Amino acid sequence: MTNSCEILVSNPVNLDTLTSQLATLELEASHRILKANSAQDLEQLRISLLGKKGGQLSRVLGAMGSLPHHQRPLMGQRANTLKKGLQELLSERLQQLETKALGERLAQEAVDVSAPALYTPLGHGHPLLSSLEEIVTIFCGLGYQVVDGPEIETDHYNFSALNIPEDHPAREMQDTFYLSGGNLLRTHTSPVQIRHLESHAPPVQVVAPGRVYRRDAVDATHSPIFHQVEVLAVDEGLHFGHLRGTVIQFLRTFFGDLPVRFRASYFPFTEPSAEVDVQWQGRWLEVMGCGMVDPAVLEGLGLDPERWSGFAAGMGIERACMVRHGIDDIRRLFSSDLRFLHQF
Ligand code: 2NL
Repeated sequence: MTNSCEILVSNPVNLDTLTSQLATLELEASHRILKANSAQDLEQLRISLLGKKGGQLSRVLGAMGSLPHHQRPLMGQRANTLKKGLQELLSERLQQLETKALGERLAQEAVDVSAPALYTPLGHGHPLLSSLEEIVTIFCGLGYQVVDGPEIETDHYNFSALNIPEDHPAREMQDTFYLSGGNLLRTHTSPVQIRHLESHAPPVQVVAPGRVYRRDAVDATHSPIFHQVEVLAVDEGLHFGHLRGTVIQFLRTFFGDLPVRFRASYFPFTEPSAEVDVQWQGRWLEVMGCGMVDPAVLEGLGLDPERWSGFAAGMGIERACMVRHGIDDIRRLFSSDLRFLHQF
């Protein structure tokens, strides 16, 4: 810091010279205080102006000793007034600088809440897989265990073990993909449950999701590859009421509280059998098939139908997903069109 405002105290002094020195000090000190640009500058300035030892005001006051006694109180008063004035000016300027610094910091740290967000796209599940997972999760909540098995099956597990006779139309070449060597692509996930029953004694509660194959031409409601979930329970004393309660509980959870109806139907592997519809916007939509496991199926597995009974149900996931989301064409689920898929 320069001493540009240092005041030479002349000797001998009188009231007039001291008064004019105080005035000069006031003028120059005020000017420098207002020009100070940091708290440190201000502190140095305070020391050089008001410091007890060597401060400029102290030096003026020191010279007061040369004044006649009666003039000292007046001079002392003036010096004190100046001291107070400078102290006030220093603290005002300090506050100004602090306010300015705070403003600058706030401006620097400000968050523009209206700024556009960075594009961070989040992926999500395919609606078909989401439906499959939801269905499986609902049955898990009901105590079912997830099982899976091969997609390439034998005639035995896919048909014979399910009481599907040799001459049943489902076995026809035009309905099933047969592989060289006599195997076939499974047409439902029932063989997974047959395999499970071979190695697990009842009571059994299983859910078998998976990909299945049928020789269908592609149209709005058919695809040669699609997905199915089947459920199977085998225990003592199971009856149609258990089946009905399980199906209704599932449908309520998956579709919401829609009207449900059971229609008598036929499957070779269940007796009695039913197809289940839910009502949506005045229309009945078929969503699953079910029934009590045919005694012939249990017998084929070495289970006494007089002791054990079972119920089973199966549904196409594409169909369930389409009903659930109001999708009108199965091909949309396989098209990988993101404009479509992003809606779910
Ligand atoms: C449908 C109907 C159904 C079954 C599947 C089944 C499995 C075993 C024994 C007896 Cl191991 N039944 N499964 C029963 C009734 C219907 O599916 O519409 N599926 C898409």
